[in-house]
Amino acid sequence: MSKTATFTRRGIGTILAAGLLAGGLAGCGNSDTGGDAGSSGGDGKIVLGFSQVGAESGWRTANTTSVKEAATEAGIELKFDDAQQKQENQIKAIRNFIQQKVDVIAFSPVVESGWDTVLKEARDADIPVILTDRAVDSADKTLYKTFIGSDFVKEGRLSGEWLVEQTKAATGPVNVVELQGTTGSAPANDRKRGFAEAIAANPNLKIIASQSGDFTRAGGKQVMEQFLKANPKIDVLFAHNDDMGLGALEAITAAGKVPGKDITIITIDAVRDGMQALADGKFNFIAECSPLLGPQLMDLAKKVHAGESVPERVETEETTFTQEQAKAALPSRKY
Ligand code: GYE
Repeated sequence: MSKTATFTRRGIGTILAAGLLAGGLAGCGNSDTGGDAGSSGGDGKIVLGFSQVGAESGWRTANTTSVKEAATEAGIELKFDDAQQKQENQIKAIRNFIQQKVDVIAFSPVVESGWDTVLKEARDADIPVILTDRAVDSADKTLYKTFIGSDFVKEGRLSGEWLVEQTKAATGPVNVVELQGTTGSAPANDRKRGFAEAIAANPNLKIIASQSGDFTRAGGKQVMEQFLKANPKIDVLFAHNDDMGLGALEAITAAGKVPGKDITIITIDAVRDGMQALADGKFNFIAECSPLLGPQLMDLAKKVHAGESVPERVETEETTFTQEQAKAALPSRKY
């Protein structure tokens, strides 16, 4: 590989926030709350309809567990629906929740656009809506009460800034390939933007290919295979989540290259398998995205149900990890 591909291993120690979400570790009860239709709050419990994106990644699985456990802990009756990464399924689920007259609706919108009609239906039915994890691009902010989730632009920017620091001594072009998340989703749009803005600081850094791997391992592997076939010199992979990065590892190894050395790998999420790859030297940097939104979501659900005012935006606290930091953090990693 060219000299430009060999970056220093020195971490920049970008710990931006010291802890995990304060309430994030709460809720160790059983999580047998999903799915069933039933009485709508007959026993006085708040009924929360939650439409989940799917089960596309380790992040999503941890997020689902967090929501289910936190509902049990908070004494909230959860109606849980898995949309299998399809917007039409989410719209159907939200309409079902409206019909069942749930007290609060929360959902993690698979893509940003196309929600106004169904959100108006919820508003007309007087059911407050909470966005979790991903945003919508509706101009009318009265369509939902609050949005809890990460700053995805920042995650992309932190990833890009780390790369700029690592490559500041590079004298020639550094070729970057990008595995994007689900097309049209907030995290894919925002992480792409934040990363591109940050790497503009070093004109040697060039994104030579960028395509969606749909946030899945299979997608990451398949698209990385294509990237490797089409581009003889790839120095860096930026994957919008750990799972696509993990899928790409297989493609990189099969192509006879050493991940983490021949190709520097940056991902986002910091789920256990991603952290393991980082500690093992196969990944080089991860910007964390916390899936532990459950406890805060339940607090917000109680508040909006009680008619209390809530902040328009609740941002999740996050950090970043180098290889050394991943080794230190792994033993106590909860997901
Ligand atoms: O990064 C990815 C998941 O919306 C933040 O969705 C979430 C993203 C997460 O599939 O792994």
